[in-house]
Amino acid sequence: MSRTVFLAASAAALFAASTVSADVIAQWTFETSVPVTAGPHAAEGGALAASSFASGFHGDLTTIYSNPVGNGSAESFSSDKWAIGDYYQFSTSTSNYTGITITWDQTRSNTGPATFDLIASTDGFATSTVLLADYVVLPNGGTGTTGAWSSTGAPKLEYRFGPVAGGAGLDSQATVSFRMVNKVTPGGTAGTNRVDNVTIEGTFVPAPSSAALIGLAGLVASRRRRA
Ligand SMILES: [Ca+2]
Ligand SMILES: [Ca+2]
Repeated sequence: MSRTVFLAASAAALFAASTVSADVIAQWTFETSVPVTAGPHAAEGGALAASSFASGFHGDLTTIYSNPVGNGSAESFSSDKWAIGDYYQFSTSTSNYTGITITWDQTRSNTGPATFDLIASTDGFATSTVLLADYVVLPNGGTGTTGAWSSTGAPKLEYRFGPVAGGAGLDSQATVSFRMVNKVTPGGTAGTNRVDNVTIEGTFVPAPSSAALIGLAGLVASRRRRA
């Protein structure tokens, strides 16, 4: 095999390997941020964690943000005083990633809001897409669950949503934001809703310019050997 062919084959193998499985772009466990404010809270993990942040938005500015026990961990991101339209937001870059998905755990107190939409935007919500409409959040430890969220043991999967596919419009964008938006008036202002283990994933694809440079480097190396 000539060197040129070998390098081309290597580049193809590299590309194939990089497209086999999804990578974590950003993940919030809240174990480091331990929220006591609306945010922004940095992502605890993921390839683009440095450009990723979580926030809460409530119309009632006396909303209390807190960090009760997570789903199989010590911390989560919680808030009270929910009104229709209030939301949690998770933003990241998806530069050089395709096939964007989001997965998360969510629960509520008995009087916390139970119905949400998952929406996404790449332009600060000037325009947005509904990815999951009117999804139902189970009460923590209530009917239909295997028990309440706990700091020990594996996450209880009945509280897990996703992976929800974002669609091609979210591929390789400077900023992608997801919101979990409350759709209902809760049983009371003391009612809480919380999230944990929020994970945005995608498949890394080298930019076309990078792939072209790999090919060019191979060609140059081949010609230098012949010279
Ligand atoms: Ca956690
Ligand atoms: Ca805590």
